[in-house]
Amino acid sequence: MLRWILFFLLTIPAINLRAEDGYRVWLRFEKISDEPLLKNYRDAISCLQINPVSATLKAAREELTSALQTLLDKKITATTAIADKCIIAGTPASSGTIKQLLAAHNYQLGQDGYTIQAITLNGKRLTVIAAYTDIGVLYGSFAFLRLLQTHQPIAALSIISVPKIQYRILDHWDNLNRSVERGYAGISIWNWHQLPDYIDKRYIDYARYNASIGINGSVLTNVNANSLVLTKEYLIKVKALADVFRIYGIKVYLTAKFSAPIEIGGLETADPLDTTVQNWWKKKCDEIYTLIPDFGGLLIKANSEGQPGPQTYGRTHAEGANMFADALAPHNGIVMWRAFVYDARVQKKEEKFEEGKQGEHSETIASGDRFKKAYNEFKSLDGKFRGNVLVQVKNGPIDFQPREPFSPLFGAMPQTPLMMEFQLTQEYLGQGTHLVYEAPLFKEVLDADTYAEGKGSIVAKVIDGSLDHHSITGIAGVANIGNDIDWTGHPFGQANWYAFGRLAWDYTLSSGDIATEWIRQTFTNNKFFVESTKKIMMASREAAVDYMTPLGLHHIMGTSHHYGPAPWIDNAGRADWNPVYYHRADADGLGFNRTITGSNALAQYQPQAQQQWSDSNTCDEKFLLWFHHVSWAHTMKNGKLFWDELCTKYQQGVDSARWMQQQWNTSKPFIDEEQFNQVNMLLTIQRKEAEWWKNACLLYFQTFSKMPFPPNVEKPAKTLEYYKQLKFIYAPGIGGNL
Ligand code: GCV
Repeated sequence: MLRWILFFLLTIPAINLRAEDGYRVWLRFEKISDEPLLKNYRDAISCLQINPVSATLKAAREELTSALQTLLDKKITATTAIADKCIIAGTPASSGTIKQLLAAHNYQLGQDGYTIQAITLNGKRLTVIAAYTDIGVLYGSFAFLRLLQTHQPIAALSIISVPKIQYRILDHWDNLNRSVERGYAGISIWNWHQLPDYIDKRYIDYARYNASIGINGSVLTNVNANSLVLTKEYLIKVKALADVFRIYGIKVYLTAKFSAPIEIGGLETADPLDTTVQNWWKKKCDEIYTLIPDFGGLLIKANSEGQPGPQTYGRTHAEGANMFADALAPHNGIVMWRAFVYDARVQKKEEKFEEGKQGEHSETIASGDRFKKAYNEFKSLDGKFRGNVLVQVKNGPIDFQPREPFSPLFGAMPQTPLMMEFQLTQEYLGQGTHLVYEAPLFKEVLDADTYAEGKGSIVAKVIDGSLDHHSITGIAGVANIGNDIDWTGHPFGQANWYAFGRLAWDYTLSSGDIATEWIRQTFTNNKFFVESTKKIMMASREAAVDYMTPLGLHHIMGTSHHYGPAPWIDNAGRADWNPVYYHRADADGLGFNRTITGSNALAQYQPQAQQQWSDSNTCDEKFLLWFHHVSWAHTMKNGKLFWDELCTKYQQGVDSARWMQQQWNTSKPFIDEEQFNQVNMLLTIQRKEAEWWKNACLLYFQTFSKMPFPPNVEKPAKTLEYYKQLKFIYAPGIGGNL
C-alpha cells in the first residue's frame, strides 16, 4: 500500500511537470526521438573541450553540456585534451587548436560571426565551433544545438555565419509600473521593485533565448518614456540587468524622455541648444557609463503622440538627436531617434497621448495626410545627424498595420543610417489571441525595392548599410514578451520573436525555413506535424489581412485599444486617429487617394516604385486602397466588381481562419495535449473574431456601396448596430505610464 502511495506521490507531479508550458521556448533540448539519428549523433559526439576563460565561454560550455546531455541522453565529458569525437569550441585566445585553425583559413567572421567545421585532426574526428570573440562562440554553440534539435546531419559541417546587421535589438514598451503598452502577455518581466537585489531566473533565460537567435540589445523601457528610469535609484537596477545580460552579449539601452532635465534635473528648459541642458545630458551619460561601462545608448521618441522633443523649443530632430549623440559619443553609445512622427502640434497642450480627447487641430490635420508626415519632417535632415545616430523608421508609413507599403523614408535618406522598426507584439494583428506568423510581413518589407539607386535597392540593403555604405546598422522589434509562463501569451507569438532574431541575423533566410526550424525545436520533428503547422503559419498573415483589412484597407480598428473592427469611428481626438480618415468610404467608393489627384503621398517614392501603385488599373491589388479611392463598380484584374472582390476577400479570410483550426486539429496526436488545447481554444477565438471583422466591416461598407453580398459570401449573423455598440473598456495593452 505504502508503495502505491509513494508511486502516486512521485508520478503525479512528474506527469504534470512533463506538460509543456512553453517556458523553455525553442530551447527545449528533449532527447532525440529518431533512434538511428540518435545513434549517429552519439557516435559523433563524446566529449567537449572548451576553456571557460570568460563568463561568456562558461555560458557556452554550460549550454552545450546540459543540452547535449539531454538531447543525446548521454554524459558528455569535459576534457582539456583533444580526444576523438570532441566538440572543440573557443576563440584564438582560449584555444591553441582554434588559433591554428583560424590562422590557416581566412574566415571573415567579424565581431559576432562564427564557423562550425567538422574536421579530422591527427586522426581525430572533431567538430569545431570557432569565433574571434567569446560571443561568437556562444552564437556558434547555439547554432550547433539548433542543428541537432532540428535533426540535421553533422558529419560534414562547414558553416560560416556572420550577421548582416550590427544592432539587433528588442524594444520593450514596458513601463516602470510593469504595465506594458501594447503588451498581451501579462505584465513586464522587469520587476523594478525587487531589483537590484533579486535576480529573477527569467532574466537569465531571457538573455539565453535572445542570444540563441543573435539578438544583442534590449531597450528596457517604453518609448513613451518616464524620466525616473534615469535617476540613480533606477540606474542601479538597470545595472543589475546589464550584469546578467552582458554574459549573453546583450547590451541594455534605455528610452530618454526629452524633458528629463526639467523633470529630474531641476532645469527650467530642455532646449537642446542650451549648454546647461547639453551638460546635464553629458553628466547623465557619464553617470550611466560609470555604472554600466558597456551601456548601449538611448532610444528617443520625440514630438510624437504627446512626447516632448526639440520642436517644443523650435529646434529640429537633428539638433535634438545630436545633443544626445554628443553626450554618448565619448562612451561609444548610440542614439536611436524615432521617425514615428505625424505632426506634434496637436499634442502641445496635452500632458500625454490620449486618443479620444478632442484635439485642437483636428481640422488642420484632416486636410493633410499622416502618411506623408515622417518623410516631410525627416527627409530634409538627411546628412545632419552625427555619426552615432540611427534614425529608427517603422516598416510602413502609418503604424504597423497588417499590410503597409514600405515607408518612403527607406531609400530617401542616403546619408543617414536608417534602422528598421518592426512590431512583434500584435497590436494590429489580433493582439494576444490570433495566430499570425509575422516573418512573411517582415520579409515583404525587407525585400521591397525602393529603387533609390536603381533596381535592386531593396529595403534590406538600406538597413544593412550596403546601399549607402554605412558602418553602423540596426534593426529593432517591439517585443511581445511579458511574464506569462510562455513569455508571449500565445504559444505562436514565440515564433515572431524567433523569426525576428533570425532575420535580424540574416534577412535572406526564408519565412518557411524559419518556421520549420522553430516548429521542430518548439514542438516536435514529426514530419506530418512540421508540414501541417508550417502551412498554418505561412497562411496566417494573409488570412489576417483578408479578414481585417483586405486590398489595402488600413487603420480601421477600435480606437485607443485598437481591438476589433470599428470602421465607423469618426469622433476621435485627432482626425488621423479616425478609421473614416483612412478608408474614406462614400457613395462613390472606398480608399485613400494618394495619387497626384489626391494627397500625392506617392510622390515620396522613387518613380519606379510609384509606378507599381500609381494607376488603379495596374496597381498591385494588395495595396489598392492605400493609394486609390476605388469605385464600388471598379473592375478588378480578375474581372470581378470591386465590391464583390472586397466581400470575397473578407470571406476568404474567415475561411482561412476556419481552415487553420481544422488543420490544427489534425495535429492532436503529435504534441502535448495541454499545448494542443491551448492553441485550439485560441484558434476558436481567432475564427470568431475573423467572422466579427468580416461581418462588421462588410455591413458598414455596404451602407455606402448599397450593393448586395455576392452569393459566395455568408450573410452576417447580426446587425451593424449590434457590432457598433460593442465596447471593450478593459481591453488589454493600453499601458498607462505612471
Ligand atoms: C508606444 C502607436 C501605438 C502606441 C505607441 C506608438 C509608438 O501609436 O498605438 O501605443 O506608443 O505607436 O510607436 O510610439
